[in-house]
Amino acid sequence: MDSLFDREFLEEMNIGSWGYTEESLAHSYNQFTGWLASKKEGKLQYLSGERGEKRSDIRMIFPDFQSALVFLFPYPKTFQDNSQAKIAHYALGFGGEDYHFYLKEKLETIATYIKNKLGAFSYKLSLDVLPILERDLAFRSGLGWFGKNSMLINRELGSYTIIGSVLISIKIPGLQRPSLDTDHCGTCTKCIDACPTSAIDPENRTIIANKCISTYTIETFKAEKPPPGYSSQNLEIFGCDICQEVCPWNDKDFASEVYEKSSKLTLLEDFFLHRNLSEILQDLESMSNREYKKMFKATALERPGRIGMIKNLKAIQGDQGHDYSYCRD
Ligand code: B12
Ligand code: SF4
Ligand code: SF4
Repeated sequence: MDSLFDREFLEEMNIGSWGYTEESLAHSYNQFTGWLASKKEGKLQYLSGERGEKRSDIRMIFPDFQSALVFLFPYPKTFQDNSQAKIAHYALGFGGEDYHFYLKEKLETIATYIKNKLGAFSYKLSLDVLPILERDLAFRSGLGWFGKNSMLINRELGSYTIIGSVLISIKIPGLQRPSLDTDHCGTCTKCIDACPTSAIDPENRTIIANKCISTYTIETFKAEKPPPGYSSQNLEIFGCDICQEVCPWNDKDFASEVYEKSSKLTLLEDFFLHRNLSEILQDLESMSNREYKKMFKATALERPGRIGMIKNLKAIQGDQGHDYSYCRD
């Protein structure tokens, strides 16, 4: 059914590509349990146990599941000076707004749009936080393949995309079973060679979470040493895009014109990207945790909090995380 979305609507919603599946079972659940069995989740304990089991079948969290519409939302490669602190593109890319808010609104609008076309159904939105293997969901909707860096790569859009889905209680008439993409990495090893902390397990196309700079800078909330291999030359103070920057499938930039500059983006740029590290640290150290939360509310940088960000900046300065004096409420 080509006419489910018209072109204007796709553009208005910033949808780069979309796919459809009626399969509730993850194709790669075995890869996921193998990953857990070899303890590669590290400190990301929320991925294991009961929440881990639920990742096998979407019906365990949405019993009425009959189909899913899966969307890839591309974000721009934001320009960053290589001599200064770096923030992952996704955190700046949606106008500086946390995509969990920005794209949730888009997904709600999309769900209403489909309801207007198809009539009543119940639905659930999936955007990062539900216990669903979302890359697998995108894969089985025909949207791409798993790169060696474990990213879901789309032939047109590359991997700078966020995956968001509408899980639906009916099947959509006229939509076909998608053809699944095959591997297009070939003999390339650029991401593996570029990862400073050897966090990529190329054989299983997964990440060793505790070695990943992204885990360290986003998911580690207290003073802690960076993973071995991390050096002050990396300059990543929030997230990490190194294994995507080198990927040939990301050579093009699709989304540079899409998102408007907002006050949140200006705040992030002015505070973190246009000043030297000591100035940023000084400001962070002189504010309270609450003040930090208020200042960076609804941006991605709210998550690590003030202590997490001080740790990230100190790691770049070569401080190995032994100084806990900045840990105050
Ligand atoms: C936990 C998590 C992290 C962790 C662990 C990442 C990881 N690779 O496991 C950390 C904090 C490190 C992280 C980092 C990032 N993340 Co993250 N993260 C998640 C989250 C919440 C769960 C991922 C998970 O289950 N990991 C466990 C591993 C085992 O599963 P997997 O990553 O899906 O890997 C699959 C493939 O390896 C596959 N596989 C491998 N070989 C084969 C072969 C075949 C034939 C098949 C079928 C499958 C297969 O099997 C695995 C299981 O499905 C998802 C959202 C979600 N609910 O899915 C977002 C998600 C994966 N993250 C996302 C993003 C954007 C990032 C970052 C780019 C952010 C940044 N700039 O710092 C980095 C990328 C780092 C990287 N190279 O992966 C996006 C990825 C979008 C995309 N196009 O792929 C997601 C999907 C969020 C979203 N809704 O868009 N993340
Ligand atoms: S995100 Fe960074 S640290 Fe993590 S696997 Fe990719 S290059 Fe390595
Ligand atoms: S850098 Fe090369 S190996 Fe890595 S994901 Fe991209 S194409 Fe695949």
